[in-house]
Amino acid sequence: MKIAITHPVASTVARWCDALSATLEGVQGVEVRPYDTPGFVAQAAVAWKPPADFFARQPALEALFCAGAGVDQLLTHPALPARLPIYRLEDAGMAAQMVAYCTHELVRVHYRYDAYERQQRARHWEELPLSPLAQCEVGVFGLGVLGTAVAKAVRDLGFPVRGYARTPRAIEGVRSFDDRDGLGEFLAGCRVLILMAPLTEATRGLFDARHFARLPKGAWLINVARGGLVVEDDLLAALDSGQLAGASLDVFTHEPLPAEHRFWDHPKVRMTPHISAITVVEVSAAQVSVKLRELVSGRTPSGRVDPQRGY
Ligand code: OXD
Repeated sequence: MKIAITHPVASTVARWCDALSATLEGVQGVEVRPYDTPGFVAQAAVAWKPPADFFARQPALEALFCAGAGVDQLLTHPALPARLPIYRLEDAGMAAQMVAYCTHELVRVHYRYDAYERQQRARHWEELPLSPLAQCEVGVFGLGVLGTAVAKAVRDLGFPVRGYARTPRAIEGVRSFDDRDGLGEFLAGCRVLILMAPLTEATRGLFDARHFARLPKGAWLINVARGGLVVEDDLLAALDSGQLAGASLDVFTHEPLPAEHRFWDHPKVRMTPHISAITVVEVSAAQVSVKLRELVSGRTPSGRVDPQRGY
């Protein structure tokens, strides 16, 4: 089997080639190459943000593996063949990173460590009031593999947790909301709202002025999903008016975030450059190789994307 790799970073292409070749050692006829290797026509590919010519250069693909968590960048490729099966990564080392990122931000917010940092800079010694954990309900919007891991970790820190998914989910200790309850009812109880859902037609621009107004006044937003879920101007207005106390943002509508964007120096925004779950190539390659072996032996790997749903 021939496997093509595409990724905007050349050193990452090389890492995928090495890691997949190593994990598929022993499988007959395996060749893993950059997608644009002259004369190289592959049956499977691993892709992240494939360039415009990718599918024309690889016309014989039977399976496509996403080299990151979100598949929106594959589904919106204008030349994606309609029936090409796409497989997403399932955790592959990203859940632990998401858990670390979200719980770090949550703990900072709840325990007021930002304020203590400001106090240190001002050489000011004062113990600040602490509200009971029971009053800080955390909402996780999106309960896939990563969202579920975050919801459980937040629960285990002692916070009350509610989760929202399209369809009902049963996670011990997590109050479940779904489309039947309505988003407004879910948002009304979120002191901290963590966005963990994929970018789809249903979620694009969902978090706008109307929905920010449904959150309790002074709520905090953590977005580790996609910038496109949020209407950024409405978020800025909600921060400026005090409806939101602050936001921890890892993802943005336009990345890299343009230098003139107000988020960069907004006093209520904490931001990072889309690092909340970095693909661990070697772990991901091991997972892709298991799925490839399943395909070769006629079995159906897990993690197949439903293009209609968008994830
Ligand atoms: C993502 C990723 O999907 O970086 O955002 O994997």
